[in-house]
Amino acid sequence: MKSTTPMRQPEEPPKSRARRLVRAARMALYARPGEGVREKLDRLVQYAKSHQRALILTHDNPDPDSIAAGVALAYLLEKLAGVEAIVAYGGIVGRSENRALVKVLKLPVIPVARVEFDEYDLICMVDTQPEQGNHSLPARHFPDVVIDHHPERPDSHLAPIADVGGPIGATSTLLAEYFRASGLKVPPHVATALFYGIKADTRDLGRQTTRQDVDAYLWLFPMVDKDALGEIEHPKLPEDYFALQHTAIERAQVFEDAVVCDLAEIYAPDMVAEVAERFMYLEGMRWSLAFGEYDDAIFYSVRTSDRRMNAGRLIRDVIEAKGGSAGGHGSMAGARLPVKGLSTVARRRLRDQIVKDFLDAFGVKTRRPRKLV
Ligand SMILES: [Mn+2]
Repeated sequence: MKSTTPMRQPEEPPKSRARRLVRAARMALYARPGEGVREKLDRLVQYAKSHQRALILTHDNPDPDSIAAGVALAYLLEKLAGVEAIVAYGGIVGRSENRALVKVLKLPVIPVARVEFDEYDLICMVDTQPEQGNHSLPARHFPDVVIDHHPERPDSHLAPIADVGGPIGATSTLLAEYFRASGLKVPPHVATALFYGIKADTRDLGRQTTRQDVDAYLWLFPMVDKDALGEIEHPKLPEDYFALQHTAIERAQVFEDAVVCDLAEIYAPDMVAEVAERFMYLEGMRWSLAFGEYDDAIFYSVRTSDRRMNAGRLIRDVIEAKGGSAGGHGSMAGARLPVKGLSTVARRRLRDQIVKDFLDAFGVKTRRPRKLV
C-alpha cells in the first residue's frame, strides 16, 4: 500500500502542521478512487471497533433503499465490529410496499422519537448526507459514518468514514458489496431487503443503473426469500390509497410536456413520489411534478425522462430558494418545504408561485394547462 503520510517540513508553523495532520488523518479514512471494497470495509470496521453503541439513521420517510441499507449496516457492525446497532428513521414509513418490507421481514427499525441520541457513540447515516436536510439528526451531532449514493455534498467528508457520491443506483448496492467483501453469509431478511432496495431505487434496473447494481442484484437473488418479496411488492393497500389515486387523476394538469399534480392533503409524505412516478407513464411527458401537504410541510417530487436535465439540481434551485430542503439525482428528486405558521391563503400563494418556478425551470412556456381528465 502506498503511504499517504506527507513529508515533514521542520520550518512549518506548529498550528498549520497540526491542521494538516488532522486533515491527513481524516484523508486516510476516506474512500479513495480505485480503492477496493475490502479496504473500505476494513477501515469502517476498524473505526467502529473502538465504539460501543451505533445509531444508524436513514432519511426521513424512508424508502426501501434506505431501510435496507440501514439494516444491512447494523448487521455488519454487530458481526464484524462487535458494536450494538439500531436503525432509526424520522417521519413515517408511509408507502404500503415499504410498510410491508418492514413488517414481512420483521426489520428492526424504530422511529427516531424513541431515540436518545446521547446514548450512542457511533452515529451513521445511510442514503442521505448531513447537508441533505432530509434526515432527523439534531444539529449538535455530526455523523461518524456516511454511506450514500446521492451526489456528494462537501460536508460529508468531515465524517471520519465517508462512502458517498458516484453514479451507483442504490445505497443497498454499496452494502451488498460490503457483505460480499466480508465473506459473511447474508441472512435472508437482509438479502431480501437489499435486493428490494436496489430494485425499487433503480426501478427494476431500468433507471440510473450501473454494472455494480446489476452485479449486486444478481448476487443477492439466490438468497432472496421469494415469498416475502412477493408480499412486499404486492401489498394490501388502504382505502386512502385509492382515494389519493382518484384525487391525483382528477387534479392532474398538463402543461405541454409537463404534468403537474397538486394533491392537497396527503396521508403519507412519500405518496408524492408514487404519484409523480406514475404520471411519467403518461405519453409525451418529459416532466412530472407532484406535491401535497403533510404535517405542516409541502412535499414535492419531480421526475424527468430528459437525460440532459438534472432533476436533483433543479429541485434544489427551486425549493432551497424558498427555505426548504431538497435532493435527488438526474431523473428523480424530492423536497420538503415547511409551511408552519402560514395561513391557508399564504400557503396557496406559495404553492402557486412554486409551480410557476418549476414550469420556468422545466422550460415550459404555457401557463394555461389542460386537465388530464
Ligand atoms: Mn437510495
